[in-house]
Amino acid sequence: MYYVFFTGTAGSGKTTAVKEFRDYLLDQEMDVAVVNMDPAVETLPYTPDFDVRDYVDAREVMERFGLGPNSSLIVSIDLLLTKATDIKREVGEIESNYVLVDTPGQVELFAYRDTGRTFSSLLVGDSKSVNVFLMDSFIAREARSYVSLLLLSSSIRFKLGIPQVNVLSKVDLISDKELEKLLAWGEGEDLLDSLGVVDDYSFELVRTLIESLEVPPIPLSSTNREGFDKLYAEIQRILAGGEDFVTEENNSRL
Ligand SMILES: Nc1nc2c(ncn2[C@@H]2O[C@H](COP(=O)(O)OP(=O)(O)OP(=O)(O)O)[C@@H](O)[C@H]2O)c(=O)[nH]1
Ligand SMILES: [Mg+2]
Repeated sequence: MYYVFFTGTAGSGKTTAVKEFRDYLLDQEMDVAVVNMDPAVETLPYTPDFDVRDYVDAREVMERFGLGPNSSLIVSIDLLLTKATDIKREVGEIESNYVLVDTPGQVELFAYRDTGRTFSSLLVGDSKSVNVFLMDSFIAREARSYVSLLLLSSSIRFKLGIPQVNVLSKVDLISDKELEKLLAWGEGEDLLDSLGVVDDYSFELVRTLIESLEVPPIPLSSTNREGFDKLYAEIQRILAGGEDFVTEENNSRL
């Protein structure tokens, strides 16, 4: 059983990608289930096999604790953890090979807080997992935004501690020329030049970031399934390769 998380900033296309990637896997007669981890979403384009909204209602949390929409979501996920036993039992009933997990747009859950990691570990148990991080290509067209998204991606990669694939989402919305530029940046080319004048700190930061890129971000469109074959191949490569959560053994090498 493999868990594939879809994370990314608000509106980066996670829910749409989960729906389309599920349909893509189903078309290839694969066994796939979907988990909705967003307690605040109102409508979904798919029917989830497990839905956190069955356990917590973000709107009710907002009213009960007098919170705003963002903090109510954070508190909702905290509350979910108090129901860990029931959740583990229900998720345990899913028997599909692939479980796609749609996550909320409040990425701080995965980048800074422990709850994102704790909750994802709860779901995954002993199975293997991979995180697909969506970089909205419409935003990433600007060099500084591209770098910021890579930094956010690194934060999540570090915090979650599971293998990660970066994708450039919604590439159908950008021009061929813009895509070409984004692909070059992904290969570490021209990014520093595109940033223009930067201070020494930023220069070193970007250089290190480029060096640490394992695989260039994969261009993806949920509108025409561009990049789906590539994404699937990369997920397979990672899952079959045996990379997974940081274990006691490899942690001691850090
Ligand atoms: N053109 C185009 N639009 C897309 C694509 N993927 C998503 N969208 C649109 O982008 C908007 C946001 O998509 P969602 O899938 O809801 O994004 P999300 O990341 O789940 O959003 P939150 O859960 O609110 O953070 C919707 O209007 C989608 O139709 C894509 O590949 N191409
Ligand atoms: Mg969504």
